[in-house]
Amino acid sequence: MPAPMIPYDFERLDADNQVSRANSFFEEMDRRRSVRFFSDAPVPRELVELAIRTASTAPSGAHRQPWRFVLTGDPEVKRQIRVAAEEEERINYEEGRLPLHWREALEPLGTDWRKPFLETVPWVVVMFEERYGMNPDGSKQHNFYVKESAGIAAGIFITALHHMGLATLTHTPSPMAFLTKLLGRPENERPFCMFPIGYPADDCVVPDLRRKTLDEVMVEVGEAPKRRT
Ligand code: IYR
Repeated sequence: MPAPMIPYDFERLDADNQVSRANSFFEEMDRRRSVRFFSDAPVPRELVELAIRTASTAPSGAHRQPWRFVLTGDPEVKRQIRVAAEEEERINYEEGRLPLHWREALEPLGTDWRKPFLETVPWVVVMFEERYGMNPDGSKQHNFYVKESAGIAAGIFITALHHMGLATLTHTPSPMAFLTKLLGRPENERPFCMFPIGYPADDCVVPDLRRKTLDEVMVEVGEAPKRRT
């Protein structure tokens, strides 16, 4: 049955306002960096909850919202996550599980198997994708475009955290399956990515990387729409 249709509460901005908002949002987002050196300064839980609520506004296939944000601020849980993540990463980096081309690609980032930030930060959020839903009668409900939906929600989550003055890292210890058991998640959920959340350390550094220019990421095809005068 179709859902009832309601008027869209849309705020139409005037053109000048649109450009200045677009510019300041771009500048704000262009200052965002992935952080690997965090402070242990506390972060109110309310802020992380707001970031999760914001992420959960993401569009999703058939509006199934196939994501779960598992939050922990518990030192023992964070320690267990760190130990297990470091063990996987030690195999990646030290025992040659990372193929050479991958190791070369990571070189500019200066990463290694050590993940102390998983214990330093006040909060760790592990995002799970919901591979399928569970009906009340126990049968499975198909979810659609799960990776795309979760990816969009993750992007909005990162944006929300940055906008509220917090730092994070899109962290994917590989393989991530250990998180399902460690965090007691059901069979229909699969770890998608992990976000240590906090403030950057006072002496935080980031690699001096450059973002692709508009010309490198945009291609226009055909004629632009006519301007109405
Ligand atoms: N998961 C590893 C390796 C790693 C992979 C990519 I792709 C990165 O952009 C960064 C790191 C790690 O966390 O070190």
